[in-house]
Amino acid sequence: MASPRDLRDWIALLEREGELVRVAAEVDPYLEITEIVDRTVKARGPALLFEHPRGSQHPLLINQFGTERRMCLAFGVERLDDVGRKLGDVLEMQPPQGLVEKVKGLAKLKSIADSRPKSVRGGPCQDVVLTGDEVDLDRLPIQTCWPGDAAPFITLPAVITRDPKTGTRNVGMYRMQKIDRRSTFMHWQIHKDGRMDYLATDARLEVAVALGLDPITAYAASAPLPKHIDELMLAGFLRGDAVELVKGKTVDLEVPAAAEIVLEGYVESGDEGIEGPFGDHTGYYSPPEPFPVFHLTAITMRRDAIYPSIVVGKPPAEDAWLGKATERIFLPAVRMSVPEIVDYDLPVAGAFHNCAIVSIRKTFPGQAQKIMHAVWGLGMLSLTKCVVVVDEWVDVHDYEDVFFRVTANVDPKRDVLLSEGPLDHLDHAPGTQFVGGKLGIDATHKLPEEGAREWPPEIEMTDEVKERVARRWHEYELPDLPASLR
Ligand SMILES: Cc1cc2nc3c(=O)[nH]c(=O)nc-3n(C[C@H](O)[C@H](O)[C@H](O)COP(=O)(O)O)c2cc1C
Ligand SMILES: [Mn+2]
Repeated sequence: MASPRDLRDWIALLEREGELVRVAAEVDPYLEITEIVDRTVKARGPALLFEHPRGSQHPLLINQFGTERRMCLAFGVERLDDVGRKLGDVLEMQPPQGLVEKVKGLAKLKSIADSRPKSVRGGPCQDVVLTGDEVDLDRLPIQTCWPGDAAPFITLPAVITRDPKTGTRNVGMYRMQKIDRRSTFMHWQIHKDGRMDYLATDARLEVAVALGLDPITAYAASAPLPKHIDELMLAGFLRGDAVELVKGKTVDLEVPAAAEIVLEGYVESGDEGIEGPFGDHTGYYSPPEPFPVFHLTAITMRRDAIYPSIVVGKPPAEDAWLGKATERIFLPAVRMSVPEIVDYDLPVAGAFHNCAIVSIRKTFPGQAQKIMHAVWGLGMLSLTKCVVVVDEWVDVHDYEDVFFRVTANVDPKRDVLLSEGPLDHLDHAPGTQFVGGKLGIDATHKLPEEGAREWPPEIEMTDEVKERVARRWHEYELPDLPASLR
């Protein structure tokens, strides 16, 4: 199945699949939309297209990512692991043996070559071009999400910059607090690539912000890629079709031709103001802090442009599924670096960076500690506050089973590792922002070299009896069991 070309194609797909509801009633982007969306997300309800947000001519799309099914629809897969496998196939490429393998290898290489964004002459994102006095953010239905928020925030942007030294493009999703008709803050946190581009300039850094993209390109803006890799390349690879770009009207940056809305402008070194508070994905308000000011020089858009938004807050919120997509898509890359990792889970309730559960194929003493240090040294996973390591036969997504291992297999004196290191920008718990304690819990079986007594066998029924009971279940005249227990 071809992935959606643009936001409208995606909306049409959601509608065909019964995954989108249009709301004709006038609804207020000030708090009211949040409350509707929060209830809808928590009920695993549909994407919502608010056709008449109060005070704006532009419809507002929200909850497009709010369930696993919609996430799979976006990627055109049955399960999110299928997306990971596609990336893993390329990462695991070996020198081909024989002709068939060679042809397959070439197809894979071609899929990478075709992923590079493509420049085109024009695109619908510039059907309407507003410059000078016409640049006015009041046109857009920007949400004030929570009662304590400092102002309205643009919450689902793809922020495009270029490294002033290397010229490499970066695309990141960073919320933007509206300051006035023509400026916002740019909330790029200290570990993020957009921030690096900003710090690398001693003058003006041009910025373009794409709003309203096909779901894969929008997802890619949130993906934790190494700095030197262009997120639009990942988008092209995952879409199976290059992202088309047009030159900005007032900036020397290229922007996705199919975007609904593009904000063009710049930030300047040292030009900062106090951003926040904002009701964040941690479930708390992030406090006011200095961030750079983004000055708009143009707004370009499609005719009847649709404005995309997302509400974060106490988990689970819509961003849970963007995070789960990253967890699944990056598993093969994690395993490339640390091959004994079997699987991992970043619980939504742990806001992703607060906890990682990792299962490993354990073959030597001290290996769980090796894994903890590996996680604390790996890309954005390095911000993980708590790492729980379990054996390969434990399902990391089954929190009941994980809890059983953590309580049963752990001698707190021997198996708990307290360390320290960098923490997420938004973590309010540590006494000092950005750094603090790390907790590692080794819930694997212990080896004699690790100071354990003989490890007892786990209780398991014989296969013969299991099969007999499954076969005879109806004879016992007991109620049917859920599929997982049959
Ligand atoms: C809905 C949503 C909002 C986000 N808001 C921010 C933000 O305000 N600031 C930030 O630094 N990261 C934010 N992130 C996380 C970044 O998008 C993510 O770390 C991404 O990898 C950044 O791109 P980069 O690695 O190129 O810097 C947000 C993610 C999502 C899904
Ligand atoms: Mn990046």
